[in-house]
Amino acid sequence: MPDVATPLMHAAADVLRANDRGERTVAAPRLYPHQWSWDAAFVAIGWGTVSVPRALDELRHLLRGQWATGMIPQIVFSAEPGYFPGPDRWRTQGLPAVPTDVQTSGICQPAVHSLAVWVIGEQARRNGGADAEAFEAFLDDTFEAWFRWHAWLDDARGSHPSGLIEIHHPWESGMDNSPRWDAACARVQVGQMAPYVREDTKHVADVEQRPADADYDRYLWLVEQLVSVGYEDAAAREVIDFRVGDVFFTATHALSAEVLATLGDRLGRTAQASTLRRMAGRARAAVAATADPETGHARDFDMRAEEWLSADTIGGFAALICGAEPDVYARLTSDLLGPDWCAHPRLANPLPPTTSPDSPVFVSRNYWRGPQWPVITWLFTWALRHHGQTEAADTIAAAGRGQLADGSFSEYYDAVTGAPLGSRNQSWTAAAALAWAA
Ligand code: 9YW
Repeated sequence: MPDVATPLMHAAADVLRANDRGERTVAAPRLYPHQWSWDAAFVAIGWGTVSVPRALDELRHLLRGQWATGMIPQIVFSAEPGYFPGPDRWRTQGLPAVPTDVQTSGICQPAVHSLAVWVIGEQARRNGGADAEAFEAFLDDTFEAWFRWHAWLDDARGSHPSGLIEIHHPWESGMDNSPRWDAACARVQVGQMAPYVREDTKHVADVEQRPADADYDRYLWLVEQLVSVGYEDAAAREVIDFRVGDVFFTATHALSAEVLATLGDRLGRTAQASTLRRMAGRARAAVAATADPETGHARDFDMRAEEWLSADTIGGFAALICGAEPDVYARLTSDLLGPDWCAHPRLANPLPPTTSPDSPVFVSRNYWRGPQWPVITWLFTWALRHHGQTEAADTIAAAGRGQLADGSFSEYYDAVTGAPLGSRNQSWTAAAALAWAA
């Protein structure tokens, strides 16, 4: 931590310590007692401000779950109870690509990991000494694993002519019940499957803050479809009812592949670096090509129905993550800060809501259908700064820190009332507080 750490930073570091299970951090103390993929990346960034070696352990632990295909799974399970669906529902164990010493789910999440490696590397360089050495050794050991992750995305999930990375489950987007997926989910025909009992609604009493039961039926049915083909990539593309080009996922892949390429060059792995740059370029072009002709905002693409998905959500700003032509980037930045989004008069805090408050499906307190998620806010501020929009990044970061001053480190916040929602002491929210202060 910096020499002048604030009380908020101390409190955030305490959250990570309380959620620490040695080499991994639970995503939330009770609601999510395992290691989630994109949470682990953000959490590692948070750890990096406290202890670089601990940050590297977090990523190493996540990589224990990497499949032989290169996929980094959405969840690396622990033995802690309290979460559904667990390993018995995913049924990945024993499949040829799946590691034998840890249990994992069978899908993935947005590819923010190489971004985390980059950010931690910058922290390690600033610290110098043992931290810098530990980072260099880590990078040398794990570069190949991150490379294989992006190569798998490019190959197994990037084969559609649009160049978009396709997802096979709303959970893969990380934005589970976002209106982005309403139309595609409506086309999922739920078939016969074993009954189940949700655990999440036992931890979050107000069901209005969580996805609906009908959403969960679809989520579980899609798992059945993947199980039916043994999670084999080509077959999954054929059988899955939910096959969507995810513009936000594509943007994270582009950004991460780009920064990994820079690290690759430093390691002297120039051939892999240029492969990564090619992948990043293709993904960035795919994101640019989704722009709605009227609004200029990015759109997802339903590969089953062959239709654009034009929900008015934070996904529309995907190009701010991966970069775009300067005029496009500047316009999107001003839209994000403008009266339809961050400066919308209904918002309690001038921060990006997950769905436009003017959208008919906006719900200020329901999960990905309106609330503000501090970790997503942090990602935008990092990307805006990276792509040269420093003033916008500073403005949003100041409001983001202000939102966290309540000290609850909540999973998400009601966009209209500002009330903290979901889990308290959520690891990636604490990580965002630390990352802003670093
Ligand atoms: C679930 C852990 C995860 C996040 C997801 C978020 C939620 C619920 O919690 O998923 O059961 O996986 O939507 O982005 O990684 O914090």
